[in-house]
Amino acid sequence: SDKKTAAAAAAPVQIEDDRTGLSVETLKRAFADNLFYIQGKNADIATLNDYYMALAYTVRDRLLQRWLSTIKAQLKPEVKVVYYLSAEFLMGPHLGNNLVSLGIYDQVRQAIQESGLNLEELIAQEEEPGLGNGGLGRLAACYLDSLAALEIPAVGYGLRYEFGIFDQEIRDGWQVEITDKWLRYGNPWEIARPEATVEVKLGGHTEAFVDGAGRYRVRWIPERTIVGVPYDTPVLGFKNNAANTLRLWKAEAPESFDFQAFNLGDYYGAVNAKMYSENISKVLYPNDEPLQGRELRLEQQFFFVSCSLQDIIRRHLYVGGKLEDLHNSAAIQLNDTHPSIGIAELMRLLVDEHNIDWDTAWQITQNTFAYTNHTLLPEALERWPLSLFGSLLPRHLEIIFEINRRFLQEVSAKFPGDTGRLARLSLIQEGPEKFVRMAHLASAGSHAINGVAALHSELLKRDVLRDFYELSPEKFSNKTNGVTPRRWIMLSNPELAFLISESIGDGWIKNLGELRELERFANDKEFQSRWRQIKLNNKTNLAEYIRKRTGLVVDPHSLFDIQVKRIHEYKRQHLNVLYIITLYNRLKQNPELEITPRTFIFGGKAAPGYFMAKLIIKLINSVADVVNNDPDVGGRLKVVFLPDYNVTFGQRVYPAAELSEQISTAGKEASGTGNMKFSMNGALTIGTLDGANVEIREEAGEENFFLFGLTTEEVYALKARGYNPRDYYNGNPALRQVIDQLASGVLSSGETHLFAPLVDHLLNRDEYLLLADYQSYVECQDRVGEAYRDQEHWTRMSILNSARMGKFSSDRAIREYCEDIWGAVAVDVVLEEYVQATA
Ligand code: TH1
Repeated sequence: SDKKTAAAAAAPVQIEDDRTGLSVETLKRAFADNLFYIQGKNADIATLNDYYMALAYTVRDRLLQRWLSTIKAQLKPEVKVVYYLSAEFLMGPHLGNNLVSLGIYDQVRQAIQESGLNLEELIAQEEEPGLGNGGLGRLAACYLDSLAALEIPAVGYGLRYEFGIFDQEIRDGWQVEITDKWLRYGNPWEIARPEATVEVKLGGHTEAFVDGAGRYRVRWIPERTIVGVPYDTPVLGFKNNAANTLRLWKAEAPESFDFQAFNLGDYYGAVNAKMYSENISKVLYPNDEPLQGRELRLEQQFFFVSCSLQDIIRRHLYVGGKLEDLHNSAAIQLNDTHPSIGIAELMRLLVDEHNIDWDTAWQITQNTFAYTNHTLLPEALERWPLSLFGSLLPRHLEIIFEINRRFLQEVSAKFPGDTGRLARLSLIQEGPEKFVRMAHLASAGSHAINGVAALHSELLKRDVLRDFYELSPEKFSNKTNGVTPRRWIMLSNPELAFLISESIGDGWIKNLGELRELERFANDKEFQSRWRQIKLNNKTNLAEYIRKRTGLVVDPHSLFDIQVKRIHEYKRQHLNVLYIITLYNRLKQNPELEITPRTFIFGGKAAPGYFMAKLIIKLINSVADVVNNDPDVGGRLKVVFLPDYNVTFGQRVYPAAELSEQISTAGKEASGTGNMKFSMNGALTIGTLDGANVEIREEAGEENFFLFGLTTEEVYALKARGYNPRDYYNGNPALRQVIDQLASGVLSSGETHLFAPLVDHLLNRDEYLLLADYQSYVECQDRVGEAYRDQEHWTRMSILNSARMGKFSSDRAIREYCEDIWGAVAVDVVLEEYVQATA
């Protein structure tokens, strides 16, 4: 009988069991079971959140098999893995997305309905992990989705912030920040892997010594050690068997060390040291682009990068690889310079810890790393004061000096006597205070450098990285950003997805280029009216949401004109406001004026320390107060600021938009990705020739895009000649009226000083050329209003916009990275049957 039990235990368990079965009956049973055994609740006392958790665990069970099978398929020496290093991953809620990827949305909806509940309500319970600021973090999330969809072995490495991006509330028109306690009720999507913990050193000093083989070596005597504990979240591929991993590091104290070594009896001191260690992964820095050069930020960056590199090396050695071949099994992508300390850290690991000679180590490093630049804004370029850097990472500073010495030697050989060039290229910025230039470290230590849209990549070569381009032009390429159609069409706009699939089949979900086939419906009256009806439904839903969140009633039949993105002067939300005031003035002057009714919707967070951005939020809300309540306007214009813009809210917004505001000063927005989400969902764009707008217009056709404003060249030329915003103010009565109103207090209940800093900035500096672009923007907006009156034509343009956005799938972007930069290929995953473990 012993034999029999052993045989039974080893035999595969036959599905459909409660943890893998996909039938409605099984799903219902599993859901009830999880409510009882995991949440410890029954229907009498269960909260909505308990139900959400029970469902989340039901779904999680169903993805584990894919995840483990994927790990098995990928854990082989010949497999090349992409490691995407990013300080931010803005994943958005997992539940709905996992249902889409598993292809079980409909079964689960039914199972939940038959359980007396509503799936959409449960999905809405999920607290989104806001581990990013905006486009950069969301791009990382879209790329993980595409990597899994394409079955490319990949790991996303980052930080498991205890507090993500703050929640935004609006009080009296001002932004108020609330701590984001996203882990409050637990996170069913992550699994801790304490057995894979790694140690990270900080501070202290270095010592030279001669090793047993007579080699000169250096050792780092750190002042403190932190422990990194990985938390893994599976990332499913769309309807395939692949599930990659997002591995986020939590900082902890190595308790035994603190207690025994030097805190004998000092209990409070030891606890204090523990809190100090855990600080590192406490909170996401809430600045989108301008950086805060804080020590804790550098600690965060080094911490997650060191953990990740040690993990990568461990895996490589585990499958039997040699470190000399690391680049054959690992492609490490730096998502901006935030993880670029990895270049010095890999050199240290190879040279100091694995005893590899410098030249070989440098070859490995350069062949392994690649760097994506996401911004040209000078205030966003990371540089660390030498003093701060050296006290936290003394060994890395030495390594950077040595990299720099050799690097500048190469430069001298190629450009003899060109000392200016040496100074410009140096990894160290000289001056009264010296800095480490992280973009230079990233560029010197990578084999590939890319920008995120065609225009941006050109400007990189011409501007910020010009000397690097002249030195190594072969390193440079463009990789225009993309977004995942799974989350941004399928999940967020199900009615549109259904109409598209009904018309052209469902191949577009994996191959977005197929949307082109919609072009043949652009003039089809029946199709047009269904297209319009879906937009109207989405607008009605958004209107209901606006009413719930703000109490404002907006008309779903008005033109929904939307600007959602981080609040920043270069993104020019206040240019949009100048137009709103202009329209308002026209109506005040002539209340009978015929205008297209519009609802202006804004959403976005301001960095807590960015005064001007916060003032812009106050401005939007002040103008909203005036416009929304003036009887002369008669409800024809509405202005809404929707608080707490995030991924969840984005999913409601893009499908409901008719006009997408992409109005940054040309040359300032590296790419933008919201612009793509809008257009895919049928919004038309009003925009400048900036970032990816250029390519969106190219694809959509210029007749289906509302273009205005100065070009990048014109911006440069105007600034070179000497820009004086007052010329525009003096020469344009409508503009002058608007600016005067801002200064006069009529828009701020008589508080004349409120917007003075804004007015002052616009009139005296206007770095982002709002006044120069004002007239062109107004005329363009007027054309939009006109165009909207011809609904048939508008719908045609809308269909063509969606049909032509295939290029902006993140699948296309990831294919390009794989082919041109990573040399990574798909690995087929065979589903392993679940076999009960035997001892
Ligand atoms: C954004 C860019 O502003 C945006 O244009 C682009 O579409 C997006 O990245 C993805 O490529 C950036 N976000 C950050 C965030 C930080 C620092 C620099 C940038 S650039 C913290």
